[in-house]
Amino acid sequence: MAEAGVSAAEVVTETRRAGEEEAKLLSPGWSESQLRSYHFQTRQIPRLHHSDPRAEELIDNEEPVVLTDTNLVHSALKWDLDYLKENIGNGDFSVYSANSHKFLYYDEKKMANFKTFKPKSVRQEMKFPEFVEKLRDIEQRGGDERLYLQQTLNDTVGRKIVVDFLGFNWNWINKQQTKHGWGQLTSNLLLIGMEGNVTPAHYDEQQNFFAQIKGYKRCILFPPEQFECLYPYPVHHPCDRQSQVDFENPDLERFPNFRNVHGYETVVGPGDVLYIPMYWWHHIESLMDGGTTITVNFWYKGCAHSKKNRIPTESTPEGGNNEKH
Ligand SMILES: O=C(O)CCC(=O)C(=O)O
Repeated sequence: MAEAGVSAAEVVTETRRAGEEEAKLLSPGWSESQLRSYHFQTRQIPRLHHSDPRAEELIDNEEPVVLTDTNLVHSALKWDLDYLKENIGNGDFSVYSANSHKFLYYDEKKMANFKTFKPKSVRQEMKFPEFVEKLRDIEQRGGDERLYLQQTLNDTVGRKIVVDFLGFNWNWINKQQTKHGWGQLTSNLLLIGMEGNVTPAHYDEQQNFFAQIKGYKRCILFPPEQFECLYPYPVHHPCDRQSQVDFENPDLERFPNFRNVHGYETVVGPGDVLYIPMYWWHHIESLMDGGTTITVNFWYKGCAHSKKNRIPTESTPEGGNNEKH
């Protein structure tokens, strides 16, 4: 019997949804063996239906949450390399290549400040088909080289991608933006990564709805208060806002407080949306042996009046580069 005020249809939908969520938890589409191992503790980031009032509370408090069933990028869940090659258009794409799985972000504009800085990944501009060809070639040959495409979606994309983009659940996300008093949407970054790729821990100066489209990504987050444990590069360094600590081989003599770090983590899969609050550190890995991953993020300017809209450091990083991270 349905409770007063709740229709039988709503009860059926809710029961089906709970069943689907339980099935996902029992058989999530990935396994522990696909996760890299680190020597710090983490707790799980809550995973909630987007209409759960606790989800709104977490976003209001600027705490991370995985939102399910938002349909934010439902129209893009069909995206794969072949579909994108056919439809994404003839624009240029920034593709980083590295001889390791770690893609430490660097701001090219700050490279003049540190003449001896040698980035471990190199950016190349290429057309999408060239990227797919290189990626498939590397996959066939094996070896250490890896690629990571990171490109802001722009008006060079083809008609079908425009249609998919217009089909994003703007109604839901625009309401979120208004409800939480965020500023404008600044960009949507498209990320296409090889399995095992890692984006080392860093923080951004924007709010982020991180929408997973294909494959699984493990996201480890740390609150801004853990700044002291994560040792960002100096403000004028190209790696400003990135942690200097190599999580796989931490130098505890140089970075002793890293011993005290503790994170929050989750694995997101197709259709999940992770809220990454502004200034929260995040380390993101495409699962090992999990195939290509595709993500689109939604970066918003923070709320000008928020008490939390402050930089969590004593030395104030100037500006930062919001074009990418
Ligand atoms: O997915 C990734 O590898 C990095 C994405 C990221 O850092 C972001 O969306 O802010």
